[in-house]
Amino acid sequence: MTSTHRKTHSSHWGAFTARWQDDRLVITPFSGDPDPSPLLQNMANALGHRARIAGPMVRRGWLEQGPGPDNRRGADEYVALSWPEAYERVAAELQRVAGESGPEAIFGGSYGWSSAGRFHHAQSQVHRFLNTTLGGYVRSVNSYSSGASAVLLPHIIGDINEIARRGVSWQEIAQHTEVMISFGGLALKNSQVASGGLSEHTERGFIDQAARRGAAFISVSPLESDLPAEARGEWLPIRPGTDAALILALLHVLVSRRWSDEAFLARYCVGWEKLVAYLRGDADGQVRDAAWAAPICGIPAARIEALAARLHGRRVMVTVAHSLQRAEHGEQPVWLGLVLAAALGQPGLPGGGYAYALGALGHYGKHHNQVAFPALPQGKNGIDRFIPVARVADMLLHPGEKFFYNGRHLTYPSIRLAYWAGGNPFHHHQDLARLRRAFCRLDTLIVHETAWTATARHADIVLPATMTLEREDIGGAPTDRHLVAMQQAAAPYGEAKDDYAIFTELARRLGGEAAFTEGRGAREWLAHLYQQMRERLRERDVSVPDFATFWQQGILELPQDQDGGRLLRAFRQDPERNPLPTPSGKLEIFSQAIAGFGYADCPGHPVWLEPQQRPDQQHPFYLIANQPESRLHSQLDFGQYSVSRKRGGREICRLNPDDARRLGITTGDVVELVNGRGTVLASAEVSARIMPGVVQLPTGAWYDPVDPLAEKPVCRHGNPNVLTLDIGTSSLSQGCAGQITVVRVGRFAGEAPEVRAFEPPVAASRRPENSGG
Ligand code: PGD
Repeated sequence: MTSTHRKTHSSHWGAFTARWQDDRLVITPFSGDPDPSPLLQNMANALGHRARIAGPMVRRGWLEQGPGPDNRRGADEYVALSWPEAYERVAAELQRVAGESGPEAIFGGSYGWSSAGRFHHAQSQVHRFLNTTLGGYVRSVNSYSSGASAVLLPHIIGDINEIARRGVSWQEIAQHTEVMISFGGLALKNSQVASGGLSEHTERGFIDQAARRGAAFISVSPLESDLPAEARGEWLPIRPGTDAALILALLHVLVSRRWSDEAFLARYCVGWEKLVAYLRGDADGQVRDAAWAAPICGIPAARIEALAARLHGRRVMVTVAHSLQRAEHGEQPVWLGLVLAAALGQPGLPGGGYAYALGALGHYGKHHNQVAFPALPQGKNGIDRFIPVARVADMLLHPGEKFFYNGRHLTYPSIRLAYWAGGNPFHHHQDLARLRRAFCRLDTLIVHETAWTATARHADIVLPATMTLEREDIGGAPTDRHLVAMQQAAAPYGEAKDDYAIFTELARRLGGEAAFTEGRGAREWLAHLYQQMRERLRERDVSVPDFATFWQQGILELPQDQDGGRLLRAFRQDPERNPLPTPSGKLEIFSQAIAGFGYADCPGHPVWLEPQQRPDQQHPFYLIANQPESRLHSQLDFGQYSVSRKRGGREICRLNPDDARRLGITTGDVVELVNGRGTVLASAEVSARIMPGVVQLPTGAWYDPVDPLAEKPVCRHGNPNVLTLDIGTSSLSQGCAGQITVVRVGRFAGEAPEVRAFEPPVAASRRPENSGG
């Protein structure tokens, strides 16, 4: 199917139309998008790319020796299966494991961003399938995006969705904010994506509008590129992971100059006096002033004092990017950003206060649809066990061991089978050699994938999934006023099937088809979910066309509430009648609940804690492993835009000219980044837009180890998660800490090995039965 008609479609990075012109897929951004994302270009060459998975495959070792721990995962050959045989084998294995050990031996967290369509959302499909056919699974909670803040924020201000998504609107900032201080910046590469869909990229325009009005933007980050040019802002370079110390020093200046808004702090906050005692060093004699913070952050004391003076008496918005909490003790800068806004008396004022994670995703700073498009119901999970999502390798390596999480002392379950669809742990997780060892412990790893990612290459059974353009779906997000009919533009690649079709067949074999499908095909589910939304809108006297009309017209505009900033505005107006959803009803500068947990790595008020990963003689550089600008995470890394932003097929690593000169590195050289966990090759780019002592290598280049079985692998493509350390942010939230690590950097000597990330694994033919293999 290669229709020459224009099809409406959507992705996490934008709505668009697709049409075939001869053999070429032409992608045109949605006409209503003021600033379409270049990531759309990644789709043009994706459908037929050789990295796609053409048919069901089984790992030879698993086929020949049966399920069980196996160290060959990641280095084995694959044998093609027919669909009927693949279904039989998967169903039998699920039945075996659930029969022998119960669904609590199955890990179905299946973390990952999957694709934009709300019905075929792979993670929802896995969860629904495991719940309805097997009675449940061990799940994961929170996300790699906001692992620390999602746990912290409810203790101190409110639910992360309310705080980040409804914290403030961009319109309000454009109109009212005088100073925007952004810890971690406001990079447009981050806000160009939003899970579910994003039809209008408005951040650039609003930032431009605010700057033209005279708003001052200050970006505190090791990277200048974290602030868009339109902000015409000021870059304050800071040593990675030290923002907490800087904010403490700013607070110290505010207190010592009597600039802190004591009336606000007394009325709306609890615990300010405890923090002031900490700033003064009452208990330990350590004053946390600008002179103390300067050597920690690499910012002169005078500049810290001048910064505090710029914030005093102005309408200030404080933002803290997700990236700051994706690091050791990541809770601290998130908490301190709120305290800074409170000490300035800003929360609840128009254009002032605390906008946690503004700019980190396209959802934030937007208004909400009056009625959200319904999610696929997940059914009931009969298993109560879970892990914080980034503890997956710990769980597999240490079954039965105890761990702390948000005031609880939990035990890792014994997992024998993991089911993954719509995620790429060999992209998103830290210390990939350790992750491989963890996956090697399983009896069986089953993966649905569109392409041969490293996760697919470690699976025992790989089932080929369609890409969105090969099926029908509905794209939309609660913060996007356009609902998009994702019309099918191409036939499935090879024998690929959509996740729903795969699970329907498996459910049939496991006796759960009726419960899984409720008698609906995919199109009927779309109509059913749409109708639910339509009825909820009708209750609000809003009329939208029926499903058939919507499908034909392709795009539907939905009514929105003007709800940005509502929580804090109401709280400021009347904190007694509109308390915050915290234990005290106020902003918690001191949290009795967190103090009661007794965690040394996250005490009852925010503090500065030295991270264990600090540069030393052996590893003199910080590595920032942040979000890429050329793709979403690892998705479509083989797409033409992503490939065009590499050099020699390798990901680009940026370093400062002073460091480059000292190391004899010039732009275009292949460099190696090395630490105790492995080596990563990348192509160097010398740039004054990164501070000295720091190198930056974004995530998302597909893991491509020279020897997949090596204890300390060498990735020739540039995946920084070979190097990152697999630890939780703290005992409170156990979030992903993959943003920062330390490395040695050098020019790679000799002939650099060719990148092979997008070459499918060796396809082997089946040995005859009883060949003794
Ligand atoms: P994606 O590349 O989006 O990464 O990690 P995540 O696993 O979400 O993976 C989605 C996968 O789903 C892709 O491989 C894609 O091919 C597949 N897929 C897409 N559509 C479908 C479908 O319909 N069916 C099936 N079966 N598969 C599909 C992202 C995670 O990485 C996140 S959210 C963050 S914020 C973290 N960021 C960092 C970081 O800043 N630094 C480090 N070091 N590490 C990180 N990891 C985290």
